[in-house]
Amino acid sequence: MKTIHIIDSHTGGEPTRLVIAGGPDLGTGPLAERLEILRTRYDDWRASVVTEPRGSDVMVGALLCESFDPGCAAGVIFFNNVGYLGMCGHGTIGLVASLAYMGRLAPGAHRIETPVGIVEATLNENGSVSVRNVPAYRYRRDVPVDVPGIGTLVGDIAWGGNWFFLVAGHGRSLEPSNVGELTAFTHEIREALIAQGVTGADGALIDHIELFTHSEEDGIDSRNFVLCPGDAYDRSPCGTGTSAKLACLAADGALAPGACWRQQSIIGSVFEGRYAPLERADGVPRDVCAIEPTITGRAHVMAEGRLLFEADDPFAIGIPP
Ligand code: PYC
Repeated sequence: MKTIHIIDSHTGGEPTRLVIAGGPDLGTGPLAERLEILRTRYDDWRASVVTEPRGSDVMVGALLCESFDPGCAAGVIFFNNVGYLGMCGHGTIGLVASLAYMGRLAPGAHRIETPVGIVEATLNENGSVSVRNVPAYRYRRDVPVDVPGIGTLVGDIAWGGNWFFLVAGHGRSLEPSNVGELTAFTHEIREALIAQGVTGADGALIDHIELFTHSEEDGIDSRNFVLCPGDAYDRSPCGTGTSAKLACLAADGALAPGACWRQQSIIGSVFEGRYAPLERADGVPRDVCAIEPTITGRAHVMAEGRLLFEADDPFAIGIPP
């Protein structure tokens, strides 16, 4: 019987399913190349690991790989219920917690290769993990989008390892009791961006929508709601989304380099974010201000086991959408 060895963790409530063994043979090339092989030849494998009945819409998968760069401790490809993620902050924190649980990583800094670049994850003595992410930047400020049935909303487009549309003036209550409305609302925003041809750099699809509100809570700078590509909302404050937010704050001169930004998720979990300015970064347009964000959070391992696939299971590759 086909089996896949997994460790499940959650980071601030957002689950990560780390695949330790049982992934397809993707060769030994750079991670971006291996992601393309996974996408084009083995997409059923992705669905079998994270979608129902073995997974759920909220589950993020992380395929552990040998890195291409010999200076990295590991490589990883992230995926979800509908496709693939460039980087994943909560997933990297979960990956490090799971590798530490297995005795494969000691406290300290470790370079990890992803399809969109190398990040550095530090397992801190208190169990938290700090991820120095790929360079982040705000691509466009105050972009209007006409959302049918809602009206015109204005948001910033920013890269934090994935593409985000960040909206502050949305007039919605960011409370757990409101996630149904928030999911439908942000879904409509994403559809409107696509319909109106609003994209990230080089025509990239903006697949994450992030709503913000000011928080009155002590020590919290902001609360967010993040819609992920497959329409599940992020239970964590979203590592790449917090990186995108830091890029916007830096571009506006609203947060000093090194200062701490405490970003709270819709369910109340918190990431701390800081940034260092970057003079220049590969792949970042010259006319924007690039930053190197670092996100700190905590993951907890939840389960270790094997996914089993009987040869005659009609839902071995998930329940078709
Ligand atoms: O933490 O970067 C993140 C993330 C992306 C999608 C879900 N979580």
